[in-house]
Amino acid sequence: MADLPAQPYAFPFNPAQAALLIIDMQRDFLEPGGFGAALGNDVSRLRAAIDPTRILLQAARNFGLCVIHTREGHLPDLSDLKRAKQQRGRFVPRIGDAGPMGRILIRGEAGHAIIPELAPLAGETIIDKPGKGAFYATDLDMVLQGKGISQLLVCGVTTEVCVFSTVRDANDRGFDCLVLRDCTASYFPEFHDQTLRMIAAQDGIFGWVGESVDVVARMELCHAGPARQ
Ligand code: C5J
Repeated sequence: MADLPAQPYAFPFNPAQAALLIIDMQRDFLEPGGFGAALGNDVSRLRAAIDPTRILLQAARNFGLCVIHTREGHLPDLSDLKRAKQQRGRFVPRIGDAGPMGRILIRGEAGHAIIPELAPLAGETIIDKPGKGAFYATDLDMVLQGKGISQLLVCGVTTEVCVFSTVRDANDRGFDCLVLRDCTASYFPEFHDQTLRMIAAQDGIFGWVGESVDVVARMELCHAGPARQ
């Protein structure tokens, strides 16, 4: 399949070796009453990424592209929560405390769920992660190796935190990342812009930055994609 328009130059899209990686599109980050709001953020700033990601996700499903979702959160007994993460900051409610969507950032609670617009289908891989990067203390690398994946189309929130942590690590592990500008978002628009600039700078020091419309159009051009999942 032909290259996709991207910065700093065309991305050599190979769907047979690519996965759509959707990072932490959880109620705890995107809805009032969750972790993002507890930190004092305007969670409405993340909503712009929902619709483009929903359209891209549908196109990926139609095409048969590998789809992987991640969720940031902790075990109910907090045994996977580092002291530094637990104690950092002065906000309340804190991780593990009760909030309007259940205990903040705890697996199984309502706030931990992926937003309904992007809810995973049966058979799609979900990676639960205790850190910001999606490779830290997870099986993600093993899952990707097992599926023969070498390219990641990256969506999710927030651009400069979990998305960037994951892309940096993916880059070191040998994956080619295409980060979708319109499918990522931050509570701080300037951090979103600067992070994407950093990824594509120096001729793609961490990877490529593109637009979902180009990926969707390319997948729709193909009648039959690789059967995955
Ligand atoms: C944050 C994330 N921002 N998913 N998590 O704490 O970016």
